Amino acid sequence: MRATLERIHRDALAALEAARSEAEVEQLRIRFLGRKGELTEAVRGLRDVPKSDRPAVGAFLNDVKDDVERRIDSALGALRAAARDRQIAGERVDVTLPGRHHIPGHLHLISQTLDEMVDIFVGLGFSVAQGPDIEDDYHNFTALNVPADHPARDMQDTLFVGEEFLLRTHTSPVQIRVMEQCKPPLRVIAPGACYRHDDDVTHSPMFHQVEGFMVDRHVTFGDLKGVLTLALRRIFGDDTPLRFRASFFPFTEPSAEVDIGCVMCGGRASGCRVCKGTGWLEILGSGMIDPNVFEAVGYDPEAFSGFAFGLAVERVAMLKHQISDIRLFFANDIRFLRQF
Ligand code: 2U9
Repeated sequence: MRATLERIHRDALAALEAARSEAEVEQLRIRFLGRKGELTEAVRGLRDVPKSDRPAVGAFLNDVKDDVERRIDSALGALRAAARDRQIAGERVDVTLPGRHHIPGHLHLISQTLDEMVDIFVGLGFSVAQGPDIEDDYHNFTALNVPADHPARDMQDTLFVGEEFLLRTHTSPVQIRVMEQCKPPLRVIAPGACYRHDDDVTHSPMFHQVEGFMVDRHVTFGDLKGVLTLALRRIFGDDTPLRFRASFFPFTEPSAEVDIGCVMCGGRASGCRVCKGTGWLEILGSGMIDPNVFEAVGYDPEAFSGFAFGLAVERVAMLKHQISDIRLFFANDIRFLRQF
C-alpha cells in the first residue's frame, strides 16, 4: 500500500510538473482527488490494510493527499498569476507616446476669401443680397443692357437649362432683382457662384463673384474710385499700387477696369511671367450704371446715378496666394486645401 501511495505521489508530482494550463491542472485534481480519483480510491483501500498498520498508512495517505492538494492549488495560483501578468502586459499603455494628431477641418480657401471680401464691403456700409443660381434671360442679360446679338449670350459662354432658363453667368441679376423691389438709396453686394462654358488654368465652369453697386441721387465716379480703392487696399494690403483703366461693359458707362501692381514682381515689370512684363494684373471691372439698366428697373436715370463693380473670388485668391491653376480649388486634393 505504501509503495502504491508513493507511486501515486510521484505520478501526481510529475503530472503537475508537466501541466501547462489551468484546465490541465483541474483534470489532475479530478484524476487524483475526485470522487473516483486515485487517492480517493486509496482511502477506500485502507479497509484492506491490516488494522495495526492502518494508523501509519492512513497518516501517510493524508500527508500525500495534503501535499497533492497544496501543489495543485499552488500550480493553479501560479498559472493564474502568469495569465494575469500576460494580460496586463498586453494592455499596458505607454503614457510617454505622443498623442494622436487630429487635424481639424476648416473653410475652403474660396469660402475664406469670399467671407473676407464680404466683411470688407459690409464694413463700408453695404448689405448682402442673394438670388437664384438658375436665372432667366431677362434678368441675366436683357435688363443689364446686353443686346440680343452680344457674344456673351452665345452658347459657348452660357450654360442653358432648357429653353427658358440658364445658369447665371454673373451675380448682376441679383442686383436687378434688388432694384426691382427696393428704392434707392442702395448699397448692396451680391456674392455667389456663377457659371460659364469655360475651362482652363484661369477659368472654371463654376466660379464665384462678389459684385456690388451703390445707387443714390448724386453718386459719382469719385465715389466708385474711393470705395474700390479702399476695398482693394484692404484685400491686398495698404501699399498695393492701383491703376484705373478705361474699359467697356454693356451694363456700365463709363466703365473702368482696375489693375493691382503685380504680386509676383511687385510691379517692376522686368519680364515677369504672371503680369507678362506689364507690371500690372487686372483684378476688377466697374463703371457707372448704364441709364438703360435704370430704365429696365423703373428708376429715373435723370434722378439717380450709381456705380457697380465685379470681382472674381478665385482670381483674388489666386493672386493673394500665388496659385497658378484655378482647377486646384475644385480638385479637392487635401494636400492643397490644407495649406490655407
Ligand atoms: C448692375 C449693373 C451693373 C457689374 C460689373 C464688371 C464690371 C466686371 C467681372 C469681374 C471679374 C466679371 O467675374 S468676372 O469675370 N465683372 O467686369 N461687373 S461692372 O455691373 C453691374 C452689375 C449690376 C445692376
